[in-house]
Amino acid sequence: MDKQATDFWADIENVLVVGLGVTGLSVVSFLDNLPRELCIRVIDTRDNPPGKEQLADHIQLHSGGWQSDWLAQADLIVLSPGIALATPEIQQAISQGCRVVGDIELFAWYVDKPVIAITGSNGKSTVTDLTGVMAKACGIHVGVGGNIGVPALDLLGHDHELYVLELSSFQLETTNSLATIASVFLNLSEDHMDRYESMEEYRQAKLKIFDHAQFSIVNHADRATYPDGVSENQLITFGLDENSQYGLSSYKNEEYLTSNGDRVLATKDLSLVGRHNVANALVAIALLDSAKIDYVAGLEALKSYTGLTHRCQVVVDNNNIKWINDSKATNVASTLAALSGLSCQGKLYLLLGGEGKGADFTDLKEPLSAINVELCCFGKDAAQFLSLHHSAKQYDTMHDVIESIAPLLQPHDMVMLSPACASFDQYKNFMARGEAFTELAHQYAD
Ligand code: T26
Repeated sequence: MDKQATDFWADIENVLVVGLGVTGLSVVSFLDNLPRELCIRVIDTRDNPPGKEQLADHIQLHSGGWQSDWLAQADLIVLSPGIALATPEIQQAISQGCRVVGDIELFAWYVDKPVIAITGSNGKSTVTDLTGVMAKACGIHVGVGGNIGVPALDLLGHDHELYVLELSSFQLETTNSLATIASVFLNLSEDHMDRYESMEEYRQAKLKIFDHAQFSIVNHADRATYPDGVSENQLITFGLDENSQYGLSSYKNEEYLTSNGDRVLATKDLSLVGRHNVANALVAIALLDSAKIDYVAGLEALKSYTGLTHRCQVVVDNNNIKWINDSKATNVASTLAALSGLSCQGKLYLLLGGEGKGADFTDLKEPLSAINVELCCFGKDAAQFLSLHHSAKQYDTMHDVIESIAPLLQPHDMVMLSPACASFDQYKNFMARGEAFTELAHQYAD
């Protein structure tokens, strides 16, 4: 296995892992287990980097800032997706001849089974998980991970026959060799404007997913997902229309998901809710089909699939009051999707807030004006939401919101956390935020 990867290691002895956490740990243990004499060191600019306790004793760690000698001595930097390539310290290392890659590039050097890769601004975790669930139902020993769940390198060495990877734009920035059997770019909407100069720069990072793809799957309704300068007949399209290769058609007054014109499944047989999820189901079918997997055995799994934790998940339904955890909504488009899939007969208490990442939130104004809503704004950028709706009130924390609204709740009301922001101002990540919401829901629901 190492043979093919040998060339990548020419003249590399000193490897610097920048950024710890679960991904950094997976990189260190992967490097440490290679049959090579490498000097492996870790820098994390945080004072108390997550994963520090799990780091093997013989690996040197510098935390709380940079370490210029280690940077200068490195032949290869394995960069965390949490640190921008444009960071001056990284740029200086590059100018001194150091190579910089991410964990997905290392994965690409060693993987020897087909890879399916998924990116986009929204829906990538759902499509990744669903594709994995369907492949498994087809009897395939599939490894699922990347930007969700298990880091890619931790998937290697388990005799998987297929890998399904969710890839963020940050991971793709530092990936150049990943060859896939099928790659999809689901959609492009504003996100991470604290890390990118422009939407085009963000788009170009995501487009790298097609660089060595046998099949490139794009969104028929979103031109931004099409690679530049590639003829359309080299692409596979999905969309909620009749003209996409993976699309919809109607037959005897019933809507069907189709594959190249053939009816695959009636839309009404999906457990998933919302039109965006119909598109997500089409993508899972397109990916498996492209990978030459007979997906028919996975259709039962698709029918019963209800989605991810923290993604529009009803966590409490008590006295006709629903509490919905959509903590995974970390950008505007994601919250818009949650609102469009929602039917609320009473008042919707919508919890918005956290770290806004420099986004423009005005697209939320119109859908909010059309519903009976009370906006509950919390966290670091709460003030940015106050102008979105006349009902908006500002709170410090999610706990303050719930404490204040719980006594007001009436049957048919809903409480939904769909914050359109990152959680890092008050939580470890969106999962911790979703768990906190779920606990509050249980605590205050009766
Ligand atoms: O979970 C949330 O609430 C927000 C999710 C988003 O909006 O998509 N995530 C990111 O933007 C994001 C998360 C981007 C990670 C890149 C990476 C990670 C891993 N997660 C996070 C922080 C890795 C490193 C760091 C921080 C480092 S590493 C280093 S050296 N110094 C650092 C939200 O400070």
